[in-house]
Amino acid sequence: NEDLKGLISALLVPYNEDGTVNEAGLRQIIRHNIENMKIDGLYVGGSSGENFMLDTDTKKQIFDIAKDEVKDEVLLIAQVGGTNLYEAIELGQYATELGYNAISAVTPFYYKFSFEEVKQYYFDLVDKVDNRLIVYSIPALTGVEIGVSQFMELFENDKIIGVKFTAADFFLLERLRKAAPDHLIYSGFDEMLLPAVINNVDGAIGSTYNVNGLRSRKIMELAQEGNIKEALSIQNDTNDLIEAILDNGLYPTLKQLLKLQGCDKGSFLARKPMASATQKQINRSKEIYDAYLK
Ligand code: NAY
Repeated sequence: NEDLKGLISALLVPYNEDGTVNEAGLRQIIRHNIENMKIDGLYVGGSSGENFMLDTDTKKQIFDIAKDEVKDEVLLIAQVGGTNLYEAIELGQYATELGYNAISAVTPFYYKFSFEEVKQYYFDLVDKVDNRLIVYSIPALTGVEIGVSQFMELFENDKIIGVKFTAADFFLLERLRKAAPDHLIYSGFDEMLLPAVINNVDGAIGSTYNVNGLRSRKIMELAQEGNIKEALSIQNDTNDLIEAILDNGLYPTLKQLLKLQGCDKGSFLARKPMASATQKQINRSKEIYDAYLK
């Protein structure tokens, strides 16, 4: 699974007023990620794509556009999970046929499923989809916590090859790394990339790499070389940026920053019920760009 390692952007998706995908803008964002941010791959259909507000056809459309634009230039991971197992299977098969390198699925949320139910969901999914799967664990948004022994139970299935670990629990990360040296672990919080790399993650998947990919790559490489002091100094600068983005509203600000970096075709609105950037947020985004990205 060496081919899946690296720095991966969780792809942002610009929407039109009516909630449809702004295809020209999305293609620009993809090119920007490849050409300017030099990322190794794209994670399509994640939180950053506003995925959990979309219908099945729109999710497929985004998988189509990303594959058509990327071809085989960088690796592609399709996030297909949610609370509808049958949709996840359909999307998993769809993305696999398109040629996605792997699929990923969020832990099912909302109903407080037992671990047995969560495990069955993953096993049913990989049973029906001929691809490798990365578990998407994000307890802060799903409320679903998975411990080391539970991850190991999931990993007993050969097709479940790793986890996107979006949590600040570095004790858990360290234990998991030791217990599963041959599985892929991705850092999921960009502001904690350095401590994750110190814990020997195999890569990182995040939203801010869409606009801050080059600096993030430096953090990763310096830390892997053992140059922690330099890496920390870049993480400090990066976190000034991320803190400002979070204060101003994560996705609307990232979309404004993409526009300032040259992705300018069509509307960069949010998918309702998420709110699009207000004039105040747009103004502040320009200040953030000037202060940290210029
Ligand atoms: C995705 O699309 O699923 C993700 O990007 C998950 C990782 C991101 N988490 C969320 C909730 O957006 O990149 C992080 C995050 O945006 C960043 O670290 C800022 O907190």
